[in-house]
Amino acid sequence: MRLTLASLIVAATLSISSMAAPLARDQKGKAFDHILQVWFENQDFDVVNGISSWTSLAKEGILLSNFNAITHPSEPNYVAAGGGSNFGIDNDDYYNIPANITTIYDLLEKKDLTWKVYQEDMPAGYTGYKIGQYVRKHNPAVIFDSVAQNPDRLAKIVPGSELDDDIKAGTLPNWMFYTPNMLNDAHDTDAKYAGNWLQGFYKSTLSNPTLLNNTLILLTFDENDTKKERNRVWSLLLGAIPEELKGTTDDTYYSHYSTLNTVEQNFDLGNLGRGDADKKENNIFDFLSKTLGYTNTPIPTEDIPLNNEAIPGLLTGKSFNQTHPNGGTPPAF
Ligand SMILES: *[C@@H]1O[C@H](CO)[C@@H](O)[C@H](O)[C@H]1NC(C)=O
Ligand SMILES: *[C@@H]1O[C@H](CO)[C@@H](O)[C@H](O)[C@H]1NC(C)=O
Ligand SMILES: *[C@@H]1O[C@H](CO)[C@@H](O)[C@H](O)[C@H]1NC(C)=O
Ligand SMILES: CC(=O)N[C@H]1CO[C@H](CO)[C@@H](O)[C@@H]1O
Repeated sequence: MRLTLASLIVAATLSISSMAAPLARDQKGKAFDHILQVWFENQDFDVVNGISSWTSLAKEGILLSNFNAITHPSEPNYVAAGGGSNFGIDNDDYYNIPANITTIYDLLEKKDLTWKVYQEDMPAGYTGYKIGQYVRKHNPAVIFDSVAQNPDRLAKIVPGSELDDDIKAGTLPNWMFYTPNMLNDAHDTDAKYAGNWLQGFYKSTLSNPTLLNNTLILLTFDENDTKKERNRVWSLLLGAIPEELKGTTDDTYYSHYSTLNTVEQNFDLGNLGRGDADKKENNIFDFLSKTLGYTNTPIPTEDIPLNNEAIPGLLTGKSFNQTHPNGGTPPAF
């Protein structure tokens, strides 16, 4: 590398500014330092919006009335939350996404940002398909071999109970994802059951001032239940939102890629070049657009996609189940 005078001046300026007095908070993001997503399962917007255990929380947050999943069933949506694509996955089988595929975890680590995936009822280090009420298909990280085959990264997928420990210890990661078990997320129950669980989780965990302070919280669902209609899911932003927006509704078109792009813009991460970079699917949470200097794309009602179809890609026909029609033991690592 040839050092020019200009680059030496830039380097000198950078090292002076890094010696400057620390910021009031341990500022990492332009608008927020932490984000926590909590994903529920398979409920239609109108069903959830008719149950008071859900709607009573809306006064604490911004209701997103036009947030959409990307496809069906569960697994491709969780994979999209970590990788910006479903990679052709169109079922809930046992998949391994090749280790050369980039993820949000790569982008975060490149900027020295921390992440953790909290999975209720999952034993630490487990990479299997199902144990108790935990399932691999609802885990946005373990399906990527770049995570599961790397012990340091695998250790960032932790039992759900560690969220309370991290709140108490003040060790909240920058990027957090929480999956309730198959009962509490409504998968094997219903929206009413999950709403009751959420009330308890809100009291015990989400309402903690240390968490709420500077953590953007997104409650959402992996997908809608009625597959011939639009794949709209009930979603609510809580935590680090302006006081005056609490109790309001935002009807901007969003998808699961919006959450990725919001994180990428907030932390200056660049992007994965997939759905997170697709202007038709990647609008960021609108209340942040001014702070982040980002212009969202208006999506007219008639252009809103159904997001119900299987999307082919790299892993079409490549699941363990599809390649081992007679069964056997999937790779455990
Ligand atoms: C990653 O590896 C797979 C095979 O394991 C290959 O098909 C694919 O093209 C590679 N993708 C990239 C982005 O390198
Ligand atoms: C929240 O953040 C503010 C600003 O950094 C700080 O002064 C306050 O003590 C924090 N409160 C809690 C409960 O962490
Ligand atoms: C796919 O394979 C896993 C691991 O063997 C198994 O537990 C699961 O039931 C299979 N799923 C389907 C849809 O056959
Ligand atoms: C837009 C939306 O919520 N999509 C559909 C989800 O399913 C229900 C039916 O139960 C439809 O009413 C919604 O239109």
